[in-house]
Amino acid sequence: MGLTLTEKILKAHMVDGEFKKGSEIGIRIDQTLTQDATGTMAYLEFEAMGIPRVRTEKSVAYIDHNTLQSGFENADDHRFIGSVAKKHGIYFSRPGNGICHQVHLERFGIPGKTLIGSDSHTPTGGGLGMIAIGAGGLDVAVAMGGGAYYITCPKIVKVHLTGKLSPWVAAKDVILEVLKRLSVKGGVGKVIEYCGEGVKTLSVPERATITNMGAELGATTSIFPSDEVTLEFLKAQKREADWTPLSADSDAVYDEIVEIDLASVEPAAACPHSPDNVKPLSEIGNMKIDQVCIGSCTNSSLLDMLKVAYILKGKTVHPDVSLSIAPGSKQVLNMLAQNGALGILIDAGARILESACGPCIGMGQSPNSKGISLRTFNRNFEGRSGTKDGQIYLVSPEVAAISALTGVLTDPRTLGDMPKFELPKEFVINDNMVVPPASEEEAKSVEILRGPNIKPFPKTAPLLDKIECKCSLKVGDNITTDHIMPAGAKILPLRSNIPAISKFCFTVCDEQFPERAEKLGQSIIVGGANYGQGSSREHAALAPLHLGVKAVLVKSFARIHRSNLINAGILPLTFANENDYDKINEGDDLVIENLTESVKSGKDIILKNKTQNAEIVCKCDLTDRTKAIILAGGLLSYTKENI
Ligand code: MIC
Ligand code: SF4
Repeated sequence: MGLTLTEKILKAHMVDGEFKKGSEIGIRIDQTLTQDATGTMAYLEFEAMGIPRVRTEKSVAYIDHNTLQSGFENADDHRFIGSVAKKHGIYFSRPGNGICHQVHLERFGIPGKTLIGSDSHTPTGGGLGMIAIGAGGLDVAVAMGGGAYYITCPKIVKVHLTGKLSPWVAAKDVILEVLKRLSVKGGVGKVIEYCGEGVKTLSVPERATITNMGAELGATTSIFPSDEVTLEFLKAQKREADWTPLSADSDAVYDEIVEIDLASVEPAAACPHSPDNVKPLSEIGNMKIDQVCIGSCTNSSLLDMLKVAYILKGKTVHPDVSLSIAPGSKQVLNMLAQNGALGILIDAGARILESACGPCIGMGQSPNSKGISLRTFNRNFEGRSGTKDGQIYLVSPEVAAISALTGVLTDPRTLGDMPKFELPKEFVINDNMVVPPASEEEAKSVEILRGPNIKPFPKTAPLLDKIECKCSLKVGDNITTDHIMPAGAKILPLRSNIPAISKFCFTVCDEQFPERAEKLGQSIIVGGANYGQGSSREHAALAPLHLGVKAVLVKSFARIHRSNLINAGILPLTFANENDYDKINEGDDLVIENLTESVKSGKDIILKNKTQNAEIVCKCDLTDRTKAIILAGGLLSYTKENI
């Protein structure tokens, strides 16, 4: 029986476990990446492990999220990360060099390698044929120290692509189609592998758009083969030596098959407030818009920008629309400047932003009240833009650009013939904003620069045998990490300060939560299905930890958030019977006894609701490794014990 591409790479990297669907496997990690909003914590954790030098083939620290410096905090964090990188053997991509995923694709990703990153959109690397996975900062810290990364051995979905995209229909429309079919929960526990004749028609940046937004399916990752198109891209980046051809065997067996004829894909938009709320433009109609934002790790490649420039050439942005454009990397921005496209964008009235995440993470460009904003990004969760009642639609750069001119949502196919857009034979290469680490000898004298906003990792304690506390919060389905630990320009500077950031925990859902939880001292949170979807931010576990949350009981979890809870030593429980969700309300008095024994034996855990006089059976599916982590009070304590 042949192998899928995913199986080939995973098997070649296995260091622990048995390759059996659904069981836990440990894989060796070749490369890591961090960004600044999660990086400070990851490096504090790495320091706490006491390992002097990273043990990966390549680790890169990027500064791209917290680039709005409205106080000392972000700049201090950048300096801290820069100094840690220098000392511990990590490459440092300075602010201005671009968005981590775009730069990593251009300059560092290698087909067939494994990459984990403290950002949920790390699967962008799948566009180059990598197994690239988003993870919590602590998992990345462990991988930097040479430790394995653990995942559930995934089911593998084949997305069989045939045909060719019609003019003005984009890779973004393909991933929107996949999201429409599979939903934001549809990829949990799965790797999405793209195959078929249609693959050849997509360039590496287009493939990367698709694997990037595969994160919104809840998938472990997504991957494309490494073929001639990959070679062309790497050649143009002067990295052909990094190329290896990779594909699935023709008789590989998949768990699920999705067929997509690229020729039948239509321009679409993900409507508020979920990336899977996808409708064809024809169904939404000529909606009047207020804002257009082009950029983010999903759609900020040179090819995307060249298409936008072609559409905007010689025209002016509609008077009722604000258009912002953030090219994804210094390489992209530089090439736009050199070939004149930047002048076209400026001429048309675009507000050019630095190469960074910017509006995607609510760092500026929040829309007006009830404003309708078309964005080429990957997430449109409520409030994420910084405007609570903002209406965010996720679209391709083509849709964004033409609509910016007309002032209404517009189908780009009305542009008529499309010229051939091709990647350059050679990209402009200048890695002068990537600082290499100091040599082992020099590293000894490198001083770590710590600002006053950088507070240590919160204290953890071994698992309690009895939890007796109240339910401090009850929430519904599809709670995102943007609900649990909101981002935005005001809160992001506190990412290195857990006590301070905790004051904003869950405030999107309930303003009083942080104060209430802190007063209670200990508590349990109750939620619905797909709890914790979205970001890899471990702050969504560390803030509840700081506020005394001992367990989270839900219908189901999103993958990265569940791992982050375990890593923080918070018990992740699920209802054995989902209807029991109705048997708990906020404020109820709850008791769980004999926890140590139940966790060790893997038996069901009984939660008594004293207020409602009910017994609720809870599941806590843990492997031997995750049991040990929970018992130790989190991954940091566990790693220290096991080093
Ligand atoms: C996001 O897109 O939500 C982020 C901001 O990039 C996060 C990381 C973070 O919260 O710092 C992610 O995707 O993991
Ligand atoms: Fe940055 Fe947005 Fe990409 Fe997250 S999704 S890495 S915030 S550009």
